[in-house]
Amino acid sequence: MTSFPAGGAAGGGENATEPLDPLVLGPLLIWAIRFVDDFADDIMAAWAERRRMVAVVTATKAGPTGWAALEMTVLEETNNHWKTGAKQILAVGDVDGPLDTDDDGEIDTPGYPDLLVNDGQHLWLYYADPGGSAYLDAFRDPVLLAAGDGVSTGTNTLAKVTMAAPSDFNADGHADLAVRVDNAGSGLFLYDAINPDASTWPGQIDPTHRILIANNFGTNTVPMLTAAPDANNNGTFDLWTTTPNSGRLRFFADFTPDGPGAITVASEQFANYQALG
Ligand SMILES: [Ca+2]
Ligand SMILES: [Ca+2]
Ligand SMILES: [Ca+2]
Ligand SMILES: [Ca+2]
Repeated sequence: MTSFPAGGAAGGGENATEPLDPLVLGPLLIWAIRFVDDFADDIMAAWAERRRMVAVVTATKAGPTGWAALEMTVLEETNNHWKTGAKQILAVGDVDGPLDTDDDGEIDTPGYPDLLVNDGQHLWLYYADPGGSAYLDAFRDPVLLAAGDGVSTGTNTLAKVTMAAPSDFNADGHADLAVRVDNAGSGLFLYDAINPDASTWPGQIDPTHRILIANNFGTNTVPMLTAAPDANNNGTFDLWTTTPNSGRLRFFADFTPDGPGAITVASEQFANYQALG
């Protein structure tokens, strides 16, 4: 090809615009034809799929079905420590963050809340994925925080404890853990160091970092308990508890190392509940 049709310069007999070089025009035509002949089906299908997805999103409101679909899982099956059942799974707060890496008082690495899984014999810490995936081992593998009776007292095992999330009870910037032993007469204990990476910390939950914060939290007085963790939003952690042989739900406000503050009746409608959380 050595000549091109005349362009817009009427009567001049010459192209007003310099024609494209055949070395450019040839590949340009080839790819233009490929988009029509080879890619058009995919492009049209992708456009139809986009319109379908937008329509679904527009027509679908959030609800229990959608929330249930966001199932937390693991990439490696060996990291699934709840597959044979779990005594308790607890959103404990952010154990490894947020971080002020240069110690200037400003947070540099935002926090992502983590999960504890008690399978009855082991207590595992699963780190949230900062990337936002539902894979609990995407960021790092779960870490064993305790085994056997490491969180309990005496000869009790992890199968006989109830955990609650008190947030940062001792205000040191790290999430803490409240534990009640599931027998009559147990106290309520607080573990003030559960981050296995903390510089002052040996790696597992340790009775030397446990304090008694309230008496009479055994199953005979408090069948079930859970933490909000700060339902009245004043910076100190609170607990909700059931009462034996009644539908009474009590609210224990504002725990300090000396125990709870005001105790109030929140409801009489909690008979026959199997779990609080
Ligand atoms: Ca900083
Ligand atoms: Ca975290
Ligand atoms: Ca703390
Ligand atoms: Ca409170």
